[in-house]
Amino acid sequence: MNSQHFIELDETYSAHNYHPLDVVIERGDGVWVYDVDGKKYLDCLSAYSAVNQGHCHPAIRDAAVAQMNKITLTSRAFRNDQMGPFLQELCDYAGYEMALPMNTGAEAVETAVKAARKWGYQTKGVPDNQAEIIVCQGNFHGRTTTIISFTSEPAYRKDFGPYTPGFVIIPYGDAAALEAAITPNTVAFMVEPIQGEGGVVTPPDGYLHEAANICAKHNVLFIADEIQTGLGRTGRLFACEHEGVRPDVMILGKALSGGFYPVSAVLSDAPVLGLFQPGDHGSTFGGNPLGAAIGRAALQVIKNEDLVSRSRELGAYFKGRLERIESEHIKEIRGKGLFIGVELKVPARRFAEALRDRGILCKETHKTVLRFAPPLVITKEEIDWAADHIEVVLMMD
Ligand code: IF1
Repeated sequence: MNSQHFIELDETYSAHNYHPLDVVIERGDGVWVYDVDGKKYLDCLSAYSAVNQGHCHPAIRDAAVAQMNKITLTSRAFRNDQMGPFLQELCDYAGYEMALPMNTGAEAVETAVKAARKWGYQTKGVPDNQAEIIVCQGNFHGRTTTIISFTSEPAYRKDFGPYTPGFVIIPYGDAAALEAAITPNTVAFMVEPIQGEGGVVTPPDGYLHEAANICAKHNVLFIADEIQTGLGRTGRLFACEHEGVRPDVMILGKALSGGFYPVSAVLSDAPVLGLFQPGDHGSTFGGNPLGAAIGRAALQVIKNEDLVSRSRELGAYFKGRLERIESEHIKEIRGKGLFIGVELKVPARRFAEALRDRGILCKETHKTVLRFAPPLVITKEEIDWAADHIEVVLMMD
C-alpha cells in the first residue's frame, strides 16, 4: 500500500481539523519513524513532546504489555495496585504531596481550573461564582470549550461560543501586567514557562520568578502548565526550575506516558488537592492501571537514561549548530534544552516540506516558526546529521 491510499482515506473519512505533512507513518523506533513506503525519517517533533523517551521505548512497551496481560481498567469505583505507586513515584520525583490523575492534557488543565476555583471559594473566601483566573496572550492549554474561551488565537475559538467567563488575558512576559490584573477575586495565574504553540516563546529572564512572587504576595495560585515543557524537554526536569520556581500547582501530560497512552496529572499539595471530595471530580480512565504502569515506566526511563541532562547538553549543542547557519531567512533562534524554535522572516511550511523530503520531520507553528524538539534520546551524531540538512534547506532561496 502506498502513501496516497492512506492520504485519500484520511481526506474522505476524517474531519479536516488538521493540515498534516503528507507522510504516512507505520512504525517508530527511538528517534526514527518509518513510512508505509519504507522511507526513514528523524522525528524532530516528538508528537509535540509526548515521546521524549523515544518512540516505542522497549522498557515502557514491556511494562505496558505486562500490565495488559493482567488488568487494564478498573474504574475508580475500585482501587488498583498501580495508581498509588505511580502517584507516589511521581510526587517524590516532582516534589509534591498529592496528584490527581487524568488522561489528556486538556482534562488536566480543566482539573487545575476546578481545583483553583474550589480553593478560591473554600480557602481564599472569594464570593460564589466570582473567581477569576489570569492567563497569557498566546497561550495554548488545550481544546475544550472552557479552555478555548481564554485563547487569544481566533481560529481556536471562532464559532465555538458561548464562552466560559472567569478568565482575564494579559501580555506574556510582563510581570507588571500580572500585578495590575490581580483583583480580590483572582484565584490563580496559569502560565506556560515557555509557550510552545505560541512559537517556542521564552519569556524575559526573571519573569517566572517575579510572577511567582507576585502570586505569593497576593494569595493567588501560580499554576504552571508543563504539559509540553516538563519532564526534561527544556534541559531541566521542569522548565520552572530554570528560575528556581516551584509552582503551587503543576500540570503534566504528554511525556508522562512516553507517548504510549494518554496520561496526565495535576500535582499540588494538600491545601489545594486535599479539597476534592468524593463525587466532585473524576474520569472513567483517569488513574487506570494500564496508564499508571506506563507512567511508572516512562518516569523510570527519564531517570535511568538521564534524559534531563541529555536534553540540556545536546540542546545547547543543537542550538549552537543552528546559530552558526548564515541564512538570510532566519530572524531569531529561541528555546532551552531540546526545545528549539527557529523563527523565519518568511512562511516556514515549505522548509518543513523540504526537510521531510530529506528525511527530517518537523512542523511549522505560527506560520513562520520551525520547531525542533526531537526525542531526548537523540545522539550528537544524529544532531550533526540533522543540522547539516537543516543548513542546506535554510540556504534555499
Ligand atoms: C493540538 C500546539 C503543541 C499543550 C499545553 C495543554 C495541551 C497542550 C502547553 C493540551 C497540547 C498540542 C495539542 C495538539 C497540538 C499541540 C501543540 F501546536 F497546538 F500547540 F504541542 F504545541 N497544554 N498541545 O501544548 O493537551 O489535551 O492535547 O493532551 O491540539 O492540535 P492535550
